[in-house]
Amino acid sequence: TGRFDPAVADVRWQKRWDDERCFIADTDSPKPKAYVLEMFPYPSGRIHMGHVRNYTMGDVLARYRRMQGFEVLHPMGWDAFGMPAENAAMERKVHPGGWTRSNIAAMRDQLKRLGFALDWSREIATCDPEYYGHEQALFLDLYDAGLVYRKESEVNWDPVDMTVLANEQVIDGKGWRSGAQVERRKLSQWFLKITDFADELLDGLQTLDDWPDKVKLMQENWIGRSSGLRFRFKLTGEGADADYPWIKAGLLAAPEIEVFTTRPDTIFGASFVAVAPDHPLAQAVASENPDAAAFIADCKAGGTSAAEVETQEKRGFFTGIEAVHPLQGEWRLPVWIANFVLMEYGTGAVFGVPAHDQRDFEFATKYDLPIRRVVARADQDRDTPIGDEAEPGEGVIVNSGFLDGLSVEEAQDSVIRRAEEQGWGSRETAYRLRDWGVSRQRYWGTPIPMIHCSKCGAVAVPRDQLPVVLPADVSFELPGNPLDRNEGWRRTSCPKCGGEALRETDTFDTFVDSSWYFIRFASQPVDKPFDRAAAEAWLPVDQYIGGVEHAILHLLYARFWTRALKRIGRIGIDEPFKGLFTQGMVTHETFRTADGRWLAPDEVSADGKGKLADAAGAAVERGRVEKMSKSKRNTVDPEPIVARYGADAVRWFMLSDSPPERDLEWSIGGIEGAARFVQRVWKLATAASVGEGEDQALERKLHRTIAAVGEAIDGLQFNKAVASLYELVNAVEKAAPSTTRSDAVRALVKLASPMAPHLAEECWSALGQEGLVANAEWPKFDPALLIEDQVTIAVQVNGKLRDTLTAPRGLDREKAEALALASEKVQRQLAGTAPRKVIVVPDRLVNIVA
Ligand code: ANZ
Ligand code: ZN
Repeated sequence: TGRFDPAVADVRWQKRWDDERCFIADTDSPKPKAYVLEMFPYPSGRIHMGHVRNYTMGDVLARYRRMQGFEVLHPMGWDAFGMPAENAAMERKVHPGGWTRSNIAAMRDQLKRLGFALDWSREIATCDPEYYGHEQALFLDLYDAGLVYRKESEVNWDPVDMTVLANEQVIDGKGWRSGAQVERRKLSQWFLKITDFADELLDGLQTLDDWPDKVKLMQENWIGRSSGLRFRFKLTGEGADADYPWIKAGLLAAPEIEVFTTRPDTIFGASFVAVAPDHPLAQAVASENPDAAAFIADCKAGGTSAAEVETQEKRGFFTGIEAVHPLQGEWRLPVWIANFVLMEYGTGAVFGVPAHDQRDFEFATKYDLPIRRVVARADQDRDTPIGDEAEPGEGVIVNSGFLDGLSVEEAQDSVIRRAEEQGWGSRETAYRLRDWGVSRQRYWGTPIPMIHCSKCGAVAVPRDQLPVVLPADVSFELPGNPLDRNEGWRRTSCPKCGGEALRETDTFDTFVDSSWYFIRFASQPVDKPFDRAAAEAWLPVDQYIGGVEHAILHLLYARFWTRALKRIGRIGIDEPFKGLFTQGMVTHETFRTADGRWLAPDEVSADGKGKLADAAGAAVERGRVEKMSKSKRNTVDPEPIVARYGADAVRWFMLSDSPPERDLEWSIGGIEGAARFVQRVWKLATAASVGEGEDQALERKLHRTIAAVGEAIDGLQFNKAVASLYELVNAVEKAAPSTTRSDAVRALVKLASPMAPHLAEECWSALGQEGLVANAEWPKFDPALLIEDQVTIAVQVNGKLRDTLTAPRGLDREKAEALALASEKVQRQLAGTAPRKVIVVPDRLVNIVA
């Protein structure tokens, strides 16, 4: 027998599983179904440790569910569109398609070497027309249902590279490649109406009991439902008269500004009104006033992301116009254009309350506007001055006329009621969530199936012309989207009027691709995106596992896409992912030189006194343990580790050291420990140890382990499952040969098989067992044997010992009496008569007087 040799065993069993089509999911199976899914990878070129950890967790659950008797769907595919492929094309002069496909081939091979129980027959790559063609069809279904529209929207524009940048390509307001100050530009883009689903998506979170609370909270905040008051201020002063040029020119419908507030209770604390730089009023002022125009242009420098806007210094421009306070007709509030007001939220205009809002406070301080307290805590009164920051908290209303003395909430209701009665405003719910702009000015993505005709406008590509295939002949010599320059592909005829027309050259945001791939995994007919019944046989995904970095966008878009498909009658589920688990990261030590260079661990050596230095002898400091990343140079490539130690040792280590939701620190010592454990199991399975008789202690240990491992895997507490198996191995090693010991070894092999499947198959076959352990039934436990502590109770009849019983310690008198009376031997003594008296000494004795 010798040592377990993973180099031989891994390949042998991977081939057997393949040959026997073990993990091919059968939709028509009568068994109960389980759908286990890990977030599919981006084909960057190589599998990293984070992938290994993620996919190992899913694999343990998938294999466990199969052994429990479920028909399991555990598929794999590739989120294959996206920018890195285009960057590679520009840098290395390779085609994004070729680059992506060779990465997929390499990574598929790496995953196969880890022995994952995947149904490879359902593999999907989102860059295949067989996939994205169906996506185009689904998009057109949503278009027909009125859930898609086109609108002007701002993008980040790099004026040097002459290209549109994604938000993540804007770093501190500058283009990542050119370093040029990014500008905002307006482009016509396609939007999906996710805001139509804002309430559903928010309320649906309540049904997701198997999701981490933190993820639900992040989605809740992202959707950001808040209720308040929407109302109009009348304008006065120069520029507000009915015959003023702006109003005449229609730049402004009426001399009014509509604002949205969540704090109508603070209305008497208002000291200014502010509009967004894109607000029609700001545009109107700019048409007359070059200084205003210059200020607005200035606001446009910098990125478009809300985070970017929020961190900027607050700045404004006074328009010369004034607003009339709706409840204090004599009060006039100056109207400003301000960079911190967003056009996309609420109405794009606010009233500012410096005393109780921090942004307004900073703005008022800078421009010397009044700061007026209208809310006071118990320890304050109406004259307590505001300190050096705003007080956003609760309290009693002061300095506010008819609202004085009310609580914040009462005052909010009161103001809203008055506004509605007097007709200048109404209660309103606002959402932070914006419609989803899906247009990307990029080549390597799904072509948006639309055609632009100068006569008919935007026209959908007819279904029988799908897929709109991405042309292969493109060049990346010039900046921008090569599709724009590909005249042969771009020029087409209008499906409506037959005239000359141009294809849409934008492609989908890659989040569209990942918003329905889990449905395509469940059902993949050739002629349509999915078959409803087959998809519903599997969905929702029972357990989805992935990184918390997808807590918002991907998971929200997938939830939206599912609900949109339901609304148009394509599928009957509300939520795509029943269970969600977000695993921790794989971390590793870092090293840094005095001048700030990161070094890989193998570039560092220690002298006799433990001082660290690089190859040239320069001093090196030990850095923190951080997430593996190329920039910190602390990554470890799984491939050589798997080649050296075998798949099972790597899998075992990935599960063993930390709870799965926490970070796992990579260490070679950990891998070596896992490899030693693999050999210990192998030794137990192969060392001859035939024995007779039973070993009750070991039997109890075994049954407790079966229960504990099952419970741990069910709860995704893989480290606990591993710890239980360590204990069982210790116990079996110590036990003398017996039939129980042989049973325990067989059960151990089954229990370890989800984590270390190659080892388990090898042991199973060495033990002379039939078939594959992957197909074996999960061991069952006897609940009676789980009872921790047993006592022996003597049963006497008229003072004479007649029986001894085993019972759990601490059994109460009544139960002990019942147990004793149920004994056959006692019954024989009593011969049908009722006992005169029963004396119980807990945990020791039951004496029956007949
Ligand atoms: C007056 C007020 C007084 C406000 C106060 C807050 C505190 P949430 O809760 O996130 O929905 N606001 C409204 N529209 C805005 C926009 N387009 N850009 C920037 N700020 C905007 O935020 C609602 C509050 O954010 C609103 O309530 C408004 O300021 C501001 F003590 O009105 B508030
Ligand atoms: Zn036309």
